[in-house]
Amino acid sequence: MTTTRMTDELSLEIRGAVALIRLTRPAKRNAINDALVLGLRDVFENLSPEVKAAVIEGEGEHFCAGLDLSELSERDAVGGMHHSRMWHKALDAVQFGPVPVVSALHGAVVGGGLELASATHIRVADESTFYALPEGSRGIFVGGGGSVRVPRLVGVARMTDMMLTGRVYNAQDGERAGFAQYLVPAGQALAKAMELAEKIAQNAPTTNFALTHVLPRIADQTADHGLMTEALMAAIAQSAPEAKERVKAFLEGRANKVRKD
Ligand code: 1HE
Repeated sequence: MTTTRMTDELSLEIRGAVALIRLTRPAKRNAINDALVLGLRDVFENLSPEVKAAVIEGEGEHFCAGLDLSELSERDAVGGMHHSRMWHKALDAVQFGPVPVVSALHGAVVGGGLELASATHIRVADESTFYALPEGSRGIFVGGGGSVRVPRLVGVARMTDMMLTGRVYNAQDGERAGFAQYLVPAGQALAKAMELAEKIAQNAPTTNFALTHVLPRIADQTADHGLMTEALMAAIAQSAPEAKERVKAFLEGRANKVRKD
């Protein structure tokens, strides 16, 4: 286990083929200041090739309290747009970076923290997790991609309700609504996220690319264009030597069968 990079805002630890990125501002509930958002972008743009999957977690009692409100000072409209676009670039680097990303959630997953979690590919929440978009009550709007990504997880109606009324979803209701795909006992989100990331790291790279870069684009396309993109991706995946070897291994009885838990 090596911690390869550490700033005041985050750390990067390489555990085999998995990069563990930790938000390290627990005294500020991991509120995301400019240095942290730029740090996230930097980490995901510069992951070394041996890394095949990543996990994001937050140090302390909460995953992330969202935008660091102390930096929301005297920005004018143009400054605000550039700030939002900075978040978009950073969270695009998470979603469309080199590897699938699993977030390990606990405590507050609110505002920009929910926007960050929404940019990851799999969310694992423990029972202490709660989700909210307090931007509504602060008189502001989401700016880190939340209006695009959150409705894709839980629908426009839920996001509208959260922002208009300040509604908070607890861990159980949040999992049912679609914020998280896994719900685990308190304190176990990181272990489960690491377990999933280690499994993901063993997939064929083409499969991981198809799921992280191509599937979300297909979901945004018309059905006709989506089917065409699917056919192209399917042909590329099937023609890769690794796919041929994996299929051969199954046919020769050397690969796992699908089993229910
Ligand atoms: C912060 C922030 C923050 C905490 N910016 N400093 N997000 C919010 O509106 C959520 C605001 N935070 C909270 O509702 C609560 O802090 C929590 C539910 C997350 C945690 O509660 P708790 O009781 O554990 O901690 P605390 O005592 O409220 O906070 C500890 C310290 O962190 C305290 O500072 P201190 O100097 O008094 O110790 C808090 O002020 C500080 N802190 N959250 C700055 N967010 C790209 S656009 C995205 C737009 C948004 O994300 S808006 C939503 C912002």
